[in-house]
Amino acid sequence: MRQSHQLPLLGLLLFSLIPRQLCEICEVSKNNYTDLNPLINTMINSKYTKGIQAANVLLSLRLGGILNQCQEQQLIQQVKLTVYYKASTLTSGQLALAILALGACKTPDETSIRYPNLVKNLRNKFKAEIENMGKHNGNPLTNYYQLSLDVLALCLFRGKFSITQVAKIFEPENKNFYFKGQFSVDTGAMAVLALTCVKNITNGKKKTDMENLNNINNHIKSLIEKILSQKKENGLLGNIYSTGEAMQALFVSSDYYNESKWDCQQTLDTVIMEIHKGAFRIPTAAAQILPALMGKTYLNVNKDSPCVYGPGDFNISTVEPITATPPLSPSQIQVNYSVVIIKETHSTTVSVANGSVFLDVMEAAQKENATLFGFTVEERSWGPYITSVQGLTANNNNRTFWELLNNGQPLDQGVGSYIVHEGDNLEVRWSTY
Ligand code: CBY
Repeated sequence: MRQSHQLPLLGLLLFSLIPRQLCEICEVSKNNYTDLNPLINTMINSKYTKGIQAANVLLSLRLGGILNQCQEQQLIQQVKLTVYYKASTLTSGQLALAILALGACKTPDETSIRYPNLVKNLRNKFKAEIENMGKHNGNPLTNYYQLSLDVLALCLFRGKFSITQVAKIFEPENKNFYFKGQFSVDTGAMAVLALTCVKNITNGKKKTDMENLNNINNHIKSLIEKILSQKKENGLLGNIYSTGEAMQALFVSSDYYNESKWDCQQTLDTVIMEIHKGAFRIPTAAAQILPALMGKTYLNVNKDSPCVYGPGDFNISTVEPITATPPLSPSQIQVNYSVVIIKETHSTTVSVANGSVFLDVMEAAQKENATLFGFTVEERSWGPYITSVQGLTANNNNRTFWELLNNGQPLDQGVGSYIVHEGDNLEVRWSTY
């Protein structure tokens, strides 16, 4: 055989000897992109994408390379308006999300767009989180999901932070990774992404850096184990709403677990089935699942997406987003509702239209008796969040919140999305997490 013929063969041989790509990613194939349409429609056509929700949506659609220029500009505008007019009232994680979303692309000269003032502001908000932990028994102003977003944004957009401090805060046994004794997969996944970014920018030349790297590696390993221990029989990681971010965490850390420990395809199949059942009707829910399905992670933010997209692989129809299934009949249903504060319970039975959500029940009860059933509610990225009942207000400094339950079981949806059924025993319970 002549040498010129041997070369390609040699190349092929060498190629086959290279270990398989470290980063194991399974994703929806281009032929099946129509499976993703319900998510994209929910995000793009939603009239309900309010304020900072737009950051979640922009980040997700940019990572997926789905927006045309006009749609992109509109979302950017919305995020910028929220950031500039509400900067002081934004929580640290909301600002971090905005920075990730606004910076989520590369200009033709290969630099990413950065917002140094926003990053500086984030640094201050992150500091305030840590200070609060010092004053209030280790409880941050918000939570570790947001602290992870903070570190991720600071790390990707060259903000200053102490690696030693990060290695110390994100110790996997820290109580902030748990709610009511249960490991929070959402939180753990976001922390893995943040720690992986920090690991990637740290070179282990100095002794302290070596120590930090060693700690961070151990944290990632342990967090990944905890995420995998929450794998359900159908492949979901935690629940349906944490699975997307858990997949991202697993994508970036495939050298921390054995391939046999996770069947990515099974997880993907279950998620696709849930998309068709309408599990992702909230723009934030759709935004958090999409990147993983397209094989992307938040670490890709300023890596490979161009700032201006041409027509992509998507034909976005202007079909309305899937809305809650309309009631089968306009009939009324009866549900039981209780407010529980330690040993004191106040119950009532209310009648609401078939297809109503938890919040409708609370409103009906409040109308009946404002002293016993009065409450306040706040709009968050996942929809309405109950902040107080009977004047008793949830407080992060002492880890209190109003827990939602049905038949004694905690719900995995908020008051704006859980559709109630005849005979439900709904409860809001004063709890600590
Ligand atoms: N995002 C955040 O700051 C939220 C982080 C998060 C881990 C989040 C889940 C995960 C995510 N992907 O966004 C989170 N929830 C937290 C931190 C909290 C706590 C909030 C207080 C704090 N310290 O910041 C707390 C109190 C433990 C909590 N969640 C309570 C609740 C209940 C809300 C009840 C109410 N008062 O209105 C509820 C309904 C659980 C219950 N049975 O009481 C709840 N959370 C749920 C169901 C959820 C999921 C929402 C799913 C859905 N379809 O609506 C969730 C995705 C989320 C939002 N919580 Co919390 C978790 C899940 O099921 N996978 C950052 C910001 C920038 O957006």
